[in-house]
Amino acid sequence: MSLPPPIVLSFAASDPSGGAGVQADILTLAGMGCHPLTVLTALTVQDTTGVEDIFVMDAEWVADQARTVLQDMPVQAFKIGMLGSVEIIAAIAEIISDYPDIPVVLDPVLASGRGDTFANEEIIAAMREMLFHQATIITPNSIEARRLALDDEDDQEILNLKQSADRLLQWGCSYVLIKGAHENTPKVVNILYDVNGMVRSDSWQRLPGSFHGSGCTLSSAIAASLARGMSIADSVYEAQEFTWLTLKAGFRPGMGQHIPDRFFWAEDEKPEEDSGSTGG
Ligand code: PXL
Repeated sequence: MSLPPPIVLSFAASDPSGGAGVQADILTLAGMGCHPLTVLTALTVQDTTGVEDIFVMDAEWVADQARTVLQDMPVQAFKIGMLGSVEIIAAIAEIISDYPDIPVVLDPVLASGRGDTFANEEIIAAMREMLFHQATIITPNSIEARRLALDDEDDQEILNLKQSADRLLQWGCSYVLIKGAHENTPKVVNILYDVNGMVRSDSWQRLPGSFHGSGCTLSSAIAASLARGMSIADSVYEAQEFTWLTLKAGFRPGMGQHIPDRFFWAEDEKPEEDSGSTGG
């Protein structure tokens, strides 16, 4: 019998289209050689064109799923995606606080890439208060970063990305990776910050098409790399490269968005050497 691969526990919602959510996490973690444990926070009804409905789990069910597998197996990283309710956030916050040495990747999902809303102000406040200080890294896109950084009272303010990162770091997470796909720049520029400022910046060629599940892929890939024992900065680079290649190999199975191919490397044809990165 062989030794188990690194194990990553993902808290996420089901996306029946297989593009985002827990399905994205499973494919990514498996594609990067990890064993995925999955704790469902919600079910969605959606296809590649949009979300039709969401059923949020009872917080006790979330806690029971997690406690059961955590008592059975050692976990090397946590990944947190769509949360569903304040009660679920409280349950997850309490559980992960029992494992302070396990890195936590928090993807603060506020909406799908197509704009379907997944979080209200109460959920945002609960995430900030209960989860940010336990997160090793949070991975907002630039829109989420600005929204998460602003309180209700100062929503007239417009923050630049560095200011947004500084505010988010003040809530207690160790690192913030702000994803730049929504910014009006020729390349996609993703910047990693810690309290001392910018840690690394990576630029990636923009790919044609609109993708469903790129954020879940990236955050899971960071968790997989951390679970393998890599540093934060190296994990962030490795995960971006993996994600860019999944997008490059992406496919359009339905009438809506493209889906990343998390098993691009298992194709017969070798992927091209060019990684698409121009930053460092
Ligand atoms: O990409 C964020 C996300 C997370 N979880 C689920 C989703 C999405 C985006 O559509 O559907 C279930």
